[in-house]
Amino acid sequence: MKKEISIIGVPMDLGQTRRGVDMGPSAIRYAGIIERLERLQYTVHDLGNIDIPRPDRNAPEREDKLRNLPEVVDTNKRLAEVVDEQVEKNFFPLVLGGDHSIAIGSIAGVSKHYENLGVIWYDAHGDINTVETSPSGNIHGMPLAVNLGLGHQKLTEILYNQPKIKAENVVLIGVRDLDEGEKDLLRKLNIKVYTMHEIDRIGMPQVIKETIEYLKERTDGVHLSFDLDGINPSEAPGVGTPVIGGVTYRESHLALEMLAESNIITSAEFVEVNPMLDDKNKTAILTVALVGSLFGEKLF
Ligand code: B3U
Ligand code: MN
Ligand code: MN
Repeated sequence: MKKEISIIGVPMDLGQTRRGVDMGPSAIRYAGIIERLERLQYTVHDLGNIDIPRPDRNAPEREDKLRNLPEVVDTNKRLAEVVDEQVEKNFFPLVLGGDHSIAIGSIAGVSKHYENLGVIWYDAHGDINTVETSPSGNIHGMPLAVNLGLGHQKLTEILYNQPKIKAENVVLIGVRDLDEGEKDLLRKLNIKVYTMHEIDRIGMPQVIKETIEYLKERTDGVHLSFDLDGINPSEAPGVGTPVIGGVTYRESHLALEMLAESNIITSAEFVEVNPMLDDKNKTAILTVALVGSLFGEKLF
């Protein structure tokens, strides 16, 4: 793991409708993320937060059915540039959301530096809707599709007008709530998906072992996109769209410890922490503990 980490907060809640996820970066900082990483001997550059535009409340119609499209595009463009600069400096970009639409910018920024960027999408959802398949118009349900070059052009052309990742370099873990259009697209693109069914059946250690082997063979860097709603809501209640039957705290720690040992992760984001819906900042505290595991913290 790189020894210098850049923390980038993206207090954006415009990719969905529940307010409060804009306070995610504050909640995670308050829970001690910087101290935790410094204790592990990393040099941490906290770059503060990306400025988020205020949506025009009088705008007549949602542009092309996508909620807050201009603001989400603008935010992700600036995020992509900041992330790009951090990778250029050889720092590890650690992005704190914000809703999951910010993965559009963070992956765009990282992708310029890798020929075959791998992505681990840890999430209850597939986030692979397009304008045509989205039941909600919420952009946080679309970032994986956008990164693959599918969806609204204003999103797919961010930073440069090309797909940022290839379908064969993506692994989804923790999935349990897919829309029909998402299932079709995942099948069509032959994307590797570990739903809760596979996690229950073969266990998290095997899922992560296979994921590491799969990505090691074909990628030259791996971005971890960690949506806290991947974890069971009893342990991570502070998220906008909780789905029961999720990954446990312990399975998630083990997953991140194994990823730390493998040394394949080159950038990461932790998203969808919503302190307004949380119980005494439990979900942000859990996030910081998970970040510790990802960066090599050991129990003994
Ligand atoms: N698939 C649904 C719901 C959803 C996606 N991501 C979250 N919720 N967090 C949609 O709106 O696209
Ligand atoms: Mn998500
Ligand atoms: Mn999700």
